[in-house]
Amino acid sequence: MKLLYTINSPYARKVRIVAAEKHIEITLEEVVLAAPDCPVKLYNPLGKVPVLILDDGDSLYDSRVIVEYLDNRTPLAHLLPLDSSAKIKVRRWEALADGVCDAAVAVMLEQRKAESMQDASFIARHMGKVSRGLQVLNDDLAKNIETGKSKWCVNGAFSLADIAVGCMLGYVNLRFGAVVNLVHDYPNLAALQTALLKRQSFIDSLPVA
Ligand SMILES: N[C@@H](CCC(=O)N[C@@H](CS)C(=O)NCC(=O)O)C(=O)O
Repeated sequence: MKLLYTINSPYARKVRIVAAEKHIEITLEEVVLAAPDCPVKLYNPLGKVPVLILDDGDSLYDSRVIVEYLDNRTPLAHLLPLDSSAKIKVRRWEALADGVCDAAVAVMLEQRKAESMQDASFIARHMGKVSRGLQVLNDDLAKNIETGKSKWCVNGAFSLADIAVGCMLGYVNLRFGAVVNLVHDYPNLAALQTALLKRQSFIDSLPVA
């Protein structure tokens, strides 16, 4: 199996971490999306990473499909709970974390335009999604701490929810570290990030400034 990825994609990082946590070997192929010969479009008509190319040549996308596929490949350390109500909770945390990434990516792309071409109301609307998402995730973690359910996002166990939130935090820190102060404004998320950064899978996949 081969994963097409870019080094700072939070969605691809989620997949890399799931594979590492599950001890599944995949070949990593870093791509440059803007390159004319970038292979991603051959495997995903949307032209987005991550894409997992299976040994029979078939391809899987997007990250949510790939992580479920990897999680089901081995019963070792399920990251998506088998119980359906716990699984839905994990998926909701993932949806919100991925949604914050979507908004952060949109802002980053807008800010790469020449200043005269940038739409301030677009940036404000998407930064609103980022800050509301961070606030809700931080508040939901507080509920876990109050009820003694440990530091992890869902039911006191490490899961895909923690991985998705951790990848989102890494991306927000990379792009907006100068304006988003996690420790001050979202202390529960900062504590989760500290716990996650003790795991080798997170250390090995850190975004590169
Ligand atoms: N929902 C998708 C999002 C993937 C995505 O947006 N990837 C970005 C990189 S961070 C990308 O490939 N962008 C290229 C493009 O949109 O053309 C997933 O979870 O895989």
